[in-house]
Formats: sequence, C-alpha cells, structure tokens
Amino acid sequence: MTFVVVEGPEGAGKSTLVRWLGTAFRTEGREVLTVREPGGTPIAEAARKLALKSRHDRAYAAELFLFLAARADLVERVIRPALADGQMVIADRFGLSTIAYQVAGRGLPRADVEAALRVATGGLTPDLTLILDVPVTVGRERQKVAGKVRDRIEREDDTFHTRVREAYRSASGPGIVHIDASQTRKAVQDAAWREIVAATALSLKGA
Ligand code: T5A
Repeated sequence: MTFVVVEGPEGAGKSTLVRWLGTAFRTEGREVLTVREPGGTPIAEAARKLALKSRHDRAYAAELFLFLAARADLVERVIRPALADGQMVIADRFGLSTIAYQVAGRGLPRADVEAALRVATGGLTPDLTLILDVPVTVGRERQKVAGKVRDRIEREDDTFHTRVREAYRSASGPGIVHIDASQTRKAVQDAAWREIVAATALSLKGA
C-alpha cells in the first residue's frame, strides 16, 4: 500500500497532517514522497497560479482543465516514477478534490468530469484516502488565524464551501476513510497513522 491521499475542505489540516506523516514514516525508515496539489512540477505550478491567483475570470470548464493539467503532469512525471521506485507517496489533495470543488461546488457534470479525470491520471487511484472533516466555519477560522491570504476558490461563499464539505462527507468506496478533524492535531495524527498502518498490514497480508 503506497499511495495515500489526504483530502478535505479548506483549513481542515491536510498540509499539517501530510507534513507530519512524511516525517513520521521517514523516522520509521520508509522512503516517502509528499506532494501537494495543484503543483509539484513547473507545468503544475504554472497551472496552480492560473487556477488560484489569476485575476482573469474564467469558464468553470477552463478551471477544471487547469487542475487536470496540473494533475496529469504530476502523476506522469513525479507520482508514477516514485511508486515504481517503491516509495510511499502521500498527496495533499487528488481526484476527490475535483469532484468536491468542480462537480459539487461549480456544478459541472459528474460523469464528464470523471471521464476527464481518468485521462488526467491514466487511471491511477489512491490505495487509501483520508478525508479530514471540519465545519466550514472552523476551517475558515483556522485559515484566518494562520494568516492565509484567500485565493479565488477560498473567496467563494459559505454555500459553495458547504456543498464542497457535503460532497466529501458523502464520499464512500474502497479505501476511503473519514476522520473528524475538529479534534486536536495529535488525535487526527493518531487516527491517520492507525488507518495507514492497518491498510498497509492488510495489503501485505493480501500480497
Ligand atoms: N482545488 C484543488 C480545486 O478546486 N480542485 C482541485 O482538483 C484541486 C486539487 C488549493 C485550492 O484548490 C482547490 C481547492 C483549494 O481551494 P491550497 O491553498 O493549496 O488550495 O490548499 P488548501 O487545501 O485550501 O490549504 P489550507 O492550508 O487552507 O488547508 P489545509 O491544508 O487543510 O490546512 P493546514 O494544514 O494548512 O492548517 C490550517 C491551519 O490550521 C491549523 C494549522 O496549524 C494551520 O494554522 N491546524 C489545526 N488547528 C487546530 N486543530 C487541528 N487539528 C489543526 N490542524 C491544523
């Protein structure tokens, strides 16, 4: 079990958890690559700037393809080579972000977005997805305390972000686990660690 994704709404604590997991697994002697979406290659970083920072209005479909362009480059040039090399990859956001933000948030048609997603990832799916859940107000407050400057998507209203949160809460399927991220950092880290260790043990057993 090597590809782990951390998902969830704004300010849920994803980056904090990904950093901690990277350090914790390296301390255990595992080779771990951590990545953040969108980003991680020159093309993906350029797409990130356009998607999140550009002042120009855009069609929602154009926004979708910026996120997918970033993902396609990251998957092919960074994630797949690392997995092939036997490394564990821990990603801060992946395909479920596109379902939550561009489908539930923006209202783009799900079946079409899923088809485009498959093109972008070449069918790569996470072994385990940890969804951190916090109420919208808690996430916003954490971002405020952290002094984060709001990007295009973060500036959307609470109705948009509530749709995003609900999309995450209703996500289910193989390898999807929900964690209450309104708990302390330590409680969230412990829960995530338990889930990854359990999933790794299972995949080793099944191997
Ligand atoms: N997007 C992305 C799409 O629309 N479609 C896509 O396909 C993709 C991939 C990315 C934006 O792009 C959108 C979604 C996003 O709007 P970003 O800035 O890279 O934007 O990422 P965000 O996920 O928005 O980053 P945030 O930093 O806001 O959220 P995190 O990573 O969930 O939160 P984190 O770890 O930075 O923590 C925020 C603060 O809370 C504290 C931290 O110390 C920090 O100060 N904190 C806690 N406080 C109390 N208790 C805890 N348990 C805490 N955990 C963390």
